[in-house]
Amino acid sequence: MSLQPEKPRYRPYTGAAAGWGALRSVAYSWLDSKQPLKNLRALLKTNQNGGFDCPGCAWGDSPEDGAVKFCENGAKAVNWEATTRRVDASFFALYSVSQLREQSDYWLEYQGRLTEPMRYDAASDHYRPIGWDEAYALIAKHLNALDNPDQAEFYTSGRTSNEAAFLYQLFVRAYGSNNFPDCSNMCHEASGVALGESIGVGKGSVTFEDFAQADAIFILGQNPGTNHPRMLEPLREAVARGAQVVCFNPLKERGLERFQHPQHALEMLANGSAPLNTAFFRPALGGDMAAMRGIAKLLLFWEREAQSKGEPSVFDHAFIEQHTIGLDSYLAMLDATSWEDIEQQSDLDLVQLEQAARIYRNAERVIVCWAMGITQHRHSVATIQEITNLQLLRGNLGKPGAGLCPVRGHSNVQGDRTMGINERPPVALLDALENRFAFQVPRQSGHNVVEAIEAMLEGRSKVFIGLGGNFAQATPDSPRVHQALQQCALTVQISTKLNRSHLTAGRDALILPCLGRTDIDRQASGPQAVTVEDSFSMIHASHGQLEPLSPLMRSEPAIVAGIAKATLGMHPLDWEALIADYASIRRLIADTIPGFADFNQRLLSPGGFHLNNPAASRLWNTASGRASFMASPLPESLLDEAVRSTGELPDLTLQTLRSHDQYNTTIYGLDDRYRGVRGQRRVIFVNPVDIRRLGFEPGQQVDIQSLWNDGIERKVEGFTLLAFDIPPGQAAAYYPETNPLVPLTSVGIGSHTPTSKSVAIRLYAAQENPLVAGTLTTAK
Ligand SMILES: Nc1nc2c(c(=O)[nH]1)N[C@H]1C(S)=C(S)[C@@H](COP(=O)(O)OP(=O)(O)OC[C@H]3O[C@@H](n4cnc5c(=O)[nH]c(N)nc54)[C@H](O)[C@@H]3O)O[C@H]1N2
Ligand SMILES: Nc1nc2c(c(=O)[nH]1)N[C@H]1C(S)=C(S)[C@@H](COP(=O)(O)OP(=O)(O)OC[C@H]3O[C@@H](n4cnc5c(=O)[nH]c(N)nc54)[C@H](O)[C@@H]3O)O[C@H]1N2
Ligand SMILES: [Mo]
Repeated sequence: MSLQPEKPRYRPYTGAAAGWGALRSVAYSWLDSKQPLKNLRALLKTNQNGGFDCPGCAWGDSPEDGAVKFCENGAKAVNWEATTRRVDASFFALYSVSQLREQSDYWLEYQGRLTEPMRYDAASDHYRPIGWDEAYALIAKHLNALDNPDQAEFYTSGRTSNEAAFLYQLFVRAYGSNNFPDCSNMCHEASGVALGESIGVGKGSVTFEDFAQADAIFILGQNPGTNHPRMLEPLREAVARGAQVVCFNPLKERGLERFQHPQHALEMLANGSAPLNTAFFRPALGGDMAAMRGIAKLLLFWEREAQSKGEPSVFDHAFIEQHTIGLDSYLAMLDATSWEDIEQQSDLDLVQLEQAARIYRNAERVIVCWAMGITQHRHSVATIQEITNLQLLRGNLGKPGAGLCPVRGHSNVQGDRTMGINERPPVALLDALENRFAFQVPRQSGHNVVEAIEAMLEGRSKVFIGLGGNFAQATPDSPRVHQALQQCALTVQISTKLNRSHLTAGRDALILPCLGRTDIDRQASGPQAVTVEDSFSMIHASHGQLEPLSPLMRSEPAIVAGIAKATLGMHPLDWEALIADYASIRRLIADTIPGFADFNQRLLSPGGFHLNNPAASRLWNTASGRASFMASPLPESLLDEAVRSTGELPDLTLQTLRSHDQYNTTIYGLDDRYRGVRGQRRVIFVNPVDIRRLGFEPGQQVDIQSLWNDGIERKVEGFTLLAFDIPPGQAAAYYPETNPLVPLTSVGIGSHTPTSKSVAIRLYAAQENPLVAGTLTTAK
């Protein structure tokens, strides 16, 4: 296969989502894993009782066994992890770090699984093997040499199990810090903040069963065909039984249009497919708050009309009276927002907004789902609160078939937060830890992702530990993040696969190879299960199925315990004793985390158990004890103040998004099937009218520059212009290649999430046309 980019081929895709294309792609990823038969057996265990939790997305399943519960992209995630290719000592002896840095992200991860602990040797610029105990001792030496514990950063990515996350936060707090930059800071942070204020719990309120009962499902800023393919089935069923599925997305994503079920033989053979939506609206980037406000304003108009005519109410007054506060100021805000602003900011006209509002009003039970198209803007918190306001007006919360559904990303990102991976921990959590473990827990807030990068850049933080993920590539302003990591005294990456974070090493650096979801995790008491929490707050066990590639790989809980013991000795407990049997970690979780009483016993029920969500039972953990209407004005302009202050107008607003062949910074291939792109990732989707307006030709090479007011030049080079069905004024390109354009200080108000879905950009004719890094061929 070719790991090198080619001249991009582009032809609009007209097939349905999933279907034959998905089967072909799964078959390919199977064969490429080098152990197709073993992986097939393992895959059939995906998301089944006694099997493992899919390392793909956080979508939940029905608890019953039986049906095949993996999708194309889940299969890719499994085959990617469960490969026999290995990155071992001989690999690192062959390539220097500088040579590896020349390679693409795709090439790096493709080389296989990390199989032994390695330490960076600056003199030779190679990684060299190191023993586990020596590695732990080195980390302890660095951590214990710091002037204060807040000079270290402890990153978590959302595949980490509950058991590993719980031990990690306990270790870091016993060490003395709350510095927990976390992938959720770049992901659903705004959902947590907004919902926490509005309804008292920062999680979604619906479960899998609610989708079968909803009259309408609104999907905002999400591309489930690629990122949550198992969601297509409930959507298809919803449309089939006559429910409304309403999409708000500037891109007509294929996976929101038609679905061909790869597990329905007849449908596949007849090449039939089913529709996935009943209405589609294409707002401006960041225009959803205005769109939701428009719908709410129409509901208010109809409510007043109904009152004057003595007709039944549009609002759910009983719910509003019993359960909410703040209605009056919210209605005043609706009156104060002009239709002109709503139309201009949403880029939708009154006719479209009325169509959406009628669907909304005619449905008794509405679920609203959203993902990164909503959470990665400057005013994301206010947008999610506007979604919530709308749902409160009609009591669409805490009843079957209705509610709020932030669709999470990483398979355990929600669980990691529940376990206390939180730089601003709730006081109740700290109290519980203090009582249970008898040590003084740090009370000051720690660093989120952006603050961690700033602290490393300024030399205030000197040690970086990453429990999974790819900090160097996932974060904004890549060149500065690379510099931040390289300035550290020590960087430690606990990882399954090689990525750029290993190549932006601190002066001292370690790679610690860990087991993944698919691997059998054997400890003194036998094979261990770990647990995860999905988007619907279901907690269930995951049992690895495949023999690990090397005895030198260790589990995440074991690695965390090893670091903790070397750094803190027996304070506050015997770390290593916990590793013999993870049930003993779960007993500690049961003692300290609300909702986990009898954890080990409840785990035995098929499908696991549901963590109670008070908002789903109309209990509100807010200061007032009620759900709050939150009245914020629309943003003054969708162009950030910082950009406006430069006086330069951007050519376009860019959103950075995922292709069909990637998992975040993990690139599985160079195609984006549903958007019709093959063989390349350095492309930018632009409306043909804009391409001409800006004086370019489709297919031409451009450099992209972003606008910000701090004088730093942010630029990426050699992108091919693709004429695409995208609203005028907008552009889209893949992340992580475009992360150098996202300014570190452009973050969401209240969420600090990088605004990676609205970057003001200018385009220039390319100086040259480098077909991206990559001169080495595949190793071995
Ligand atoms: N296969 C696969 N699965 C994944 C991932 C992956 O990379 N690959 N990543 C996982 C993770 S961590 C996450 S967080 C999720 C991400 O899941 P998504 O949020 O679906 O991911 P993105 O590719 O960022 O897609 C954003 C979508 O929002 C739309 N959008 C962008 N801006 C706006 C806007 O302002 N308004 C509206 N209405 N729409 C907008 C875009 O057109 C696009 O369809 O997926 C998870 N699952
Ligand atoms: N511009 C832009 N930037 C973004 C986004 C965007 O839409 N646009 N999305 C943001 C979002 S939503 C997220 S969640 C972040 C993702 O940020 P991260 O979670 O940091 O990134 P990933 O790419 O998921 O991490 C991939 C690496 O994780 C390691 N890994 C995989 N499985 C395991 C495991 O089981 N255990 C351990 N220890 N390591 C493992 C592998 O070494 C792999 O190379 O990126 C964010 N960055
Ligand atoms: Mo995410």
